[in-house]
Amino acid sequence: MSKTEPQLEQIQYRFPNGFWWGSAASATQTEGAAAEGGKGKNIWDHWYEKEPNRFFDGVGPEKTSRFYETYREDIQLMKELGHHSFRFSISWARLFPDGKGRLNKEGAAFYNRVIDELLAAGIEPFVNLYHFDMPLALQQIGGWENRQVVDHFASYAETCFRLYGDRVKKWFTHNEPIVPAEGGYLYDFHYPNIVDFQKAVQVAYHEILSNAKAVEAYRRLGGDGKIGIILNLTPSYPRSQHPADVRASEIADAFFNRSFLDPAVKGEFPQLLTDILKEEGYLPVMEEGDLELIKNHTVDLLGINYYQPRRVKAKEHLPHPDAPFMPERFFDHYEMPGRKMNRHRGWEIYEKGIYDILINVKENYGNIECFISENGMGVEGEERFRGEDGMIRDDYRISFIKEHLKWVHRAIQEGANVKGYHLWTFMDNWSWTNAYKNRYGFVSVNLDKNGERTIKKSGYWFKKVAENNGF
Ligand code: BGP
Repeated sequence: MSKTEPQLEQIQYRFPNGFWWGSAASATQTEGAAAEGGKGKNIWDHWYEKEPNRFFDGVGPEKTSRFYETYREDIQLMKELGHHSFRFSISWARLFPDGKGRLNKEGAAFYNRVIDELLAAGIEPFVNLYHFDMPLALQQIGGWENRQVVDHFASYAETCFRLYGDRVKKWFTHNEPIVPAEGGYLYDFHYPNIVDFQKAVQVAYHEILSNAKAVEAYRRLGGDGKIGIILNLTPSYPRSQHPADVRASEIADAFFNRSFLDPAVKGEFPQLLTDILKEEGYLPVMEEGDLELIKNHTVDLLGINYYQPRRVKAKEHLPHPDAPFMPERFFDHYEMPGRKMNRHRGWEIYEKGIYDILINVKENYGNIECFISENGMGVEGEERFRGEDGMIRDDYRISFIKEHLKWVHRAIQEGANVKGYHLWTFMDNWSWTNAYKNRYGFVSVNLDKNGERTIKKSGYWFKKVAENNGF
C-alpha cells in the first residue's frame, strides 16, 4: 500500500441505520426450469415458441440462470455479499399452472424453501407477485384485458399471503405495471404484441384495480407486514421552459408516471390524464365501486425503479389523422445533445433523476415510505473485463451506483423517506427480448460453463458499502 492511500476507508456518504442494501430479480428471468416442477406456461414460454427470432441470439426463457436448482448456493453468495434484503417474484404459473384453480404444491414448496433459506442467511425476503409473467391460460382469455383476471390475481395474491405471510413482511403487488400495458398493447415489445390504445388503457386500469384488490385481501387477512407496489418512475424533463415544452412534459408525466403513482399512493387518478382520456374517448370500462375500492386501498410502501429520464418537447409534426392513437400524440421525444449514455442499453444516464423522483415523492405524495427497488447498468461483453484471477472488473458499474447513491444521500438529508437501495440485479439474468445481451449482476453467470457464478468487483465493493452503511 502506498503512503498516500488512506489506511482506513473514509466514509463520506453515511446512510441511516438499518438502510436496506440488497438487490432484485424476477422469476422468469432467473429460475429457468420453465417446464419443470409442474409449472404451467406463461406468455414468455409461449411467445418464444412462436417467435424465437424476437429474442437476442434466439435465447429463450426455458433455462435462464437456473435459480430453481441453484437457489441455495445463490443465497449463500448473497450472504457473502452482505445483502440485507433480496426481492424476487413468484411465478404465477408455477403456483397456479392455469392461473387459477389447482395449486401446484411443488411450486408452492419451492418458494417456501427460498424464503426459509433467505431467512436462515439473515436476508429479508421482499416478495413481488407480478413481474410481466401472465400465465398463458389467462392470456388466452385476454390477460389483463379481461376483468376476470383481476379476480384471479386477487385470489393468487391471497394464496401467497396465506402460504408465506408468516415469514414475508414486505409484499409487492406489481413490478412496473405500466410495462405490460405499453409493451404488450402499444409498442410491441411484449406479448401479445397488440397496438391498441383503448386496450392499453383497459389493461392499465385492471392492473391498478388488481393492486387495490390485493391490498384489500392483505389487510382483510390481517397481514402484519407492509404491502407496496414497484413503479418505474421516469422523470419527464421538458426541452425548455417554453410553455409548449412544459405542457408536453406534464402530459408525458401523467401518462407514464402519475397513471400508476397517483392511484397507488393517493387512491385517485390525475385529473389531467382523466381529462385527456375523456376528451379523446378512451376512458376504460369501470364498474360501480371500483373507484372507492382504489381510494380505500393504497399502498404502504413504494418501490422506485430508476434507470433513465424521459426528455420531451412540444410536437413538431402533427401525426397522420388515421394513425393509431399513441401517447406521443401530445409530445415528441427529445434527444438532448451531449447526454450521457449507456450505449449498450441505449438508455441515458442521468443520476440527478433519482433525486428529483425522491423529492417529488416527498413533496407531492405525502413522503410515503419508499426505497430504490431497481437501478443498474446493463453492459454487453463484460467478459473482456475479466482478469487472470477470474474477476470481472466492472468499475463502470461501481461508479454508476456511487453517483446515484450520492443523490439518494442528498435526498435523505433533505428529508426523503427512502429506506434502501436494491441493485438490478444480483446475478446476470435473462433480460426479456434482450436475453443475455446486457449483463447487470454483482455476480457473473457464465453460460458456457453451465452458469458458473463469479463475483464481480462491484459485488465486493457493495459488500463493503453494506458493512459500512455507506462509502
Ligand atoms: C426493468 C425490469 C427488469 C429488468 C430491468 C432492466 O424494467 O423490472 O425486469 O429487466 O428493467 O431492463 P432490461 O432487462 O430490459 O435491460
